[in-house]
Amino acid sequence: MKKITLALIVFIIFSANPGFTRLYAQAKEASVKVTGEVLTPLDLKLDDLQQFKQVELKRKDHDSNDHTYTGVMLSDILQKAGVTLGKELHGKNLSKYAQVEASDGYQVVFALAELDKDFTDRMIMGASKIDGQPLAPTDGPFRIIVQDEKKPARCIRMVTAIKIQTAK
Ligand SMILES: Nc1nc2c(c(=O)[nH]1)N[C@H]1C(S)=C(S)[C@@H](COP(=O)(O)O)O[C@H]1N2
Ligand SMILES: [Mo]
Repeated sequence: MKKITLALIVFIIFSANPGFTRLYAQAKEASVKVTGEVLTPLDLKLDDLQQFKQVELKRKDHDSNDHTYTGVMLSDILQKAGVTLGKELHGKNLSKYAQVEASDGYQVVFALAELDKDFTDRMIMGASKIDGQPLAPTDGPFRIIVQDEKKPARCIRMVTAIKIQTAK
C-alpha cells in the first residue's frame, strides 16, 4: 500500500506538475561545453558523464553538515577533450588555464597544473549529485567541487562552459 501511494505521488508530481517535469527535462538536456584550446570540443549532458570514472568528495555546508558529492574528475573530461595534460603539461602549456562559466555569469579559473594528476592528488570534480540525489536547480545540473579548499568560492554552481585558454 505504501509503495503504491509513493508511486502515485511521484506520478502526480511528474505528470501533473508542469514545473517539476520541465525542471527534470531541463536538467537532462542541459550541457557543459568544453571549448578553446582542445583537440575535440565536447558538449556533455548529464547522461554523458556516465562514461567517466565516478568519484566522490565530502564537503561541509555552512551549517557544518557533511555532504557527499558524486561526479567525475575535471581532468578526465579535459583528457577526453584532448587538453595538454600529463606528459604534455610543461613549458608554455603551464600558462594554460580552464575558465569555468555558470548560467548566472559567475566565472572562476583553474590553472591546468591544479587539475593535473601528475601535479596533485587534490581532486577537482564536476559534480552532478549531492547525497545521491540530483543537484538542486540553483546548484546544478553541474557544479565544481574543490577538495579541501578553505573557501567554497570556486565551487561554481550551474556550470555551462569550460574554456581552455593561454594566459597572455
Ligand atoms: N554560479 C555561481 N556559483 C557560485 C557562486 C555564484 O555566485 N554563482 N558563489 C560562490 C561563492 S562566493 C560561494 S561562498 C559558494 C557558496 O556555495 P553554497 O551556497 O553551496 O555554500 O558558491 C560559489 N559558487
Ligand atoms: Mo562566497
